[in-house]
Amino acid sequence: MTTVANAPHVFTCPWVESPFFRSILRSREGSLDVLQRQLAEHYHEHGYVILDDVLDAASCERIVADVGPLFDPATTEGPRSRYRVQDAWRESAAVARLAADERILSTLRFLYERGPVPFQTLNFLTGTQQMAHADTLHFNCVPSKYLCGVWVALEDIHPDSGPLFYHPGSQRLPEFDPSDCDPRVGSAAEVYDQLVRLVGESFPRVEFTPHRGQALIWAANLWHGGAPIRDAKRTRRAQVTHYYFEDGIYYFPQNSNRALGQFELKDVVEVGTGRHVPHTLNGRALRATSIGNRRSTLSLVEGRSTSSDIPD
Ligand SMILES: O=C(O)CCC(=O)C(=O)O
Ligand SMILES: [Fe+2]
Repeated sequence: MTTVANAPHVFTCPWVESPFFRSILRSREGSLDVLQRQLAEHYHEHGYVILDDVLDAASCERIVADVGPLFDPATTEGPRSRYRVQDAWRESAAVARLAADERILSTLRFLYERGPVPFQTLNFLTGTQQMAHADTLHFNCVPSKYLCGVWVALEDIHPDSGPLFYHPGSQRLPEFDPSDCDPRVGSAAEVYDQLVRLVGESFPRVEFTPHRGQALIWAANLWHGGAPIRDAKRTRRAQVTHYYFEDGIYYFPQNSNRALGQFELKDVVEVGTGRHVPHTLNGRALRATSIGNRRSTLSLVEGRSTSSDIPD
């Protein structure tokens, strides 16, 4: 039998998201320095942390120059529009370097204790004015919470440019999963509208107006969005990288049903290396069987079933 290294860490989730975070922290008292402790406590309490000076001015300018020609002024929609470019890392080594920045990666290893996998970059020219959401609605994973975003300012961000906003503490809400909705209460879309309203009413709202080179790391379920643009002439240049962590199942929740074991799996391609990351159940190999409509069911390739060996 293997022994669990940190006894109080009983749930399979990042330790900074555990409901027993305080007792885990106590058990690690001697092994953390002051800054690590502050970082972990802040992430646990508020669902985000800010890192200063992640990127120097020359690297910011390199990214801005590389990405400039990739915006498509002819469209406001889609992966490459007049204000947003998805996966510019395929063309720009500087974009890929930021996604794999060692200071970001080592911070993520500390917070998540699994290998971080950057899987998507987004470069913005202006504000997005996106309504409040948690990224878990767009992509999610099993076990839950092994997902985060990192927002890096490529210029000083002005309050009138439509900055990123977030709702500290909202990461502790249950995740919204459309397939959990009770149709007798309302459609998933109706329930979701109510949730957006409640989150807005119930949590403080903070706007992020960083200096060039500052970064914000936010937890999978932290609600955030883009504030209204008050000055249309202002740019808001930034790079977001989304990260999964090794040993999970990665899927699109809007076409999946966890209770029924049906997933639209996401092909996770690691930024920079192009590696396809396998889906595993905490490291155990899985076989996917297509059931149509882009969905699959999953089974273990070998070994014991998933049934519990906990005595009745
Ligand atoms: O930058 C923004 O306005 C929002 C970005 C966002 O929601 C994301 O990248 O997940
Ligand atoms: Fe988002």
